[in-house]
Parts: sequence; C-alpha cells; structure tokens
Amino acid sequence: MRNFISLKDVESVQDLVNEGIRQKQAPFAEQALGKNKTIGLIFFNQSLRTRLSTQKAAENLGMNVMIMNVGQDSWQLEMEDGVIMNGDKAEHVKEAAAVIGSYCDIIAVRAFAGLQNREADYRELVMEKFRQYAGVPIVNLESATRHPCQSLADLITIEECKKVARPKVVLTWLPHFKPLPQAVANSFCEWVNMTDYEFVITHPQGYELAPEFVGNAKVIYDQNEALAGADFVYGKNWSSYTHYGQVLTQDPSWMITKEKMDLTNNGLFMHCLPVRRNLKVTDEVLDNQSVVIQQAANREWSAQAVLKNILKDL
Ligand code: SN0
Repeated sequence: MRNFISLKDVESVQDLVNEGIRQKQAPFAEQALGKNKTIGLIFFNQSLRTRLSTQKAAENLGMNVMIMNVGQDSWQLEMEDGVIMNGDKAEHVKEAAAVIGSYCDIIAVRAFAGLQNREADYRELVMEKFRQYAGVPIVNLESATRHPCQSLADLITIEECKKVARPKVVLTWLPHFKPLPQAVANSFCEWVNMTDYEFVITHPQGYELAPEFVGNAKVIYDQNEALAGADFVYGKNWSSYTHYGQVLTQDPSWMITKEKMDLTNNGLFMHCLPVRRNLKVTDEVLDNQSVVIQQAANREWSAQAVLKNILKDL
C-alpha cells in the first residue's frame, strides 16, 4: 500500500481487518520492519486517541516518531496556490510538505473540515497537497471528508463483538450544539458498505450524507424504527451536508437512552469518542452497553495494520 488516505488506497478491507487482529495478538513481532524509519504526525486539530494510538503503533513496529501541531508549534500553512502571502500564514504547504517529507519515511496528517465551503472541503485540499508535495506515503488521521483509521478500528471491533455472521449495524445521528464534520460518518458508511452487514442509517430530515458515502445503505428517518433489532448502534453527530455546516436541529429525542437500546437486539453502543455524556448518549448506556473503550483500544491495531502495509512496500 502506498498511501492510506481513503478506501480507494486499500486493496482488501478484510485483509486489513485480519491484519489488525493479528497485530493485536503479536504487537512486537515486526519491530525490524520500522527500524531506522521515521513517521511524522502532523496535526492541524486536537487529538487524543489518534495521536497516542498512532505513536504507539509506530513504536511497536520499531519506528521513530516526530509530532507537530501546525500553527502552534510551526508556522501556519497556506494551502491555496498563487496567493500573495501577506496574511497570517508564513509558509506554503509546497515547501512545508517537501521539507517534512525529507525528514520522514511516512507522514500522517490530521486536518478537519472547515465546514464553511463544501466544495473546498470535499476537494480534500490538505491531503491532496501533502500527497502531491511530500514525496513519501501519506496516512489520513481524519481529513475533511474521511477518518479511515477510525473506520478500520470500528470494523475490527464489530468483528470481535458480533454474535451473528451478518449483524445489523445502525448509524444514528445524535444531537449536538456545535457543527461537527461529516468525516467519521462518511467513512463509517464507506467501510461498512464494503461488508455484508445489514446497514441502516437514521437521521433527521436535512442531515442526508453525500450520496457517494450512503451507497446502498437503507435510510430510515424514524430512529425507533431504524433501531429495531440492531446488533450495533453507531452514534455520531454531524452537521448538515445539504445546508453545509449548519446545525438544523438539536432535538434531544435523538439522544441514545436505555429505552432506545431496549428496541435493539441487545445491541452494543459504539462511538469514535470524544463523546459528550447525557447530550448524545446517557451515562447508563455508555457505562453498561457500550464498546467505546474497546473501539478506542483497537485504534492502536488499526494504525499498526496500516503502517505495516505501507512499511512493507517502502
Ligand atoms: C471530531 C469530529 O470529527 O466530529 C473528531 C472525532 C474523532 N469531534 C469533535 O470535534 C467533537 C468536539 C466536541 O466539542 O464535542
């Protein structure tokens, strides 16, 4: 594998899921693979799981790790071509990506959606510029439209927890007062659509995701109807795609409660974290019926499967 920016870079989802499970069983078996190799973790936004799990995975594989928060540690970076750089951005990504690439064998980048301009966000400017100028493989640590390391960890978790061969997986929108990106939801759809699971998406009117991500999933606007018989309830808030970046409703009746979980097939609650308790999901569900910690722990193995696949083709 050269890059891990989106699902398009992946040959076989099933192989990658199995690789993650294998890495979990023998985390240090491939220390030699990353010896004297360096990964740069470049953050344009906050992170807890992504930063720590990717660093840990890289170190498990014997790699050296450098971490930088763009704008706080470094100069702010200009992404657009041809602009007169007389504002607050002192350096262009053309130089920055090339320079970082000269120190690193792999660069991993986090850059959230700006949520101001849909066309710009869905163009994936930051990932594309790094791909273009870094000269080394790029790993997506959540871009404007996707979070593939998370989706891989999600599929590993479902594989570990499922009680039937073809579980019913429901992606449900949750209330939040802030506009959040569609990336986690988009990616989850993209990856689940590669499996044979029964897949249902539920959200209020106006929260339709981009059709290329929804694919063949069934969209049901009635949350209770969607949840019926679910084996996994994947909660996430996202801002509107159609009314781009807007919060159209904060309807508290979309929060996941014990009563909602009672509609499921003894289902398990999933969330990428961070999660705001008693706004998106109740304490009761999070503390008794969720696999969010297992999901987060699996981020290490998802990152390790990805880095192994890139390292072996360097
Ligand atoms: C990010 C998102 O994409 O929704 C990162 C998830 C991995 N989440 C947030 O920004 C949550 C912020 C908040 O204030 O709840």
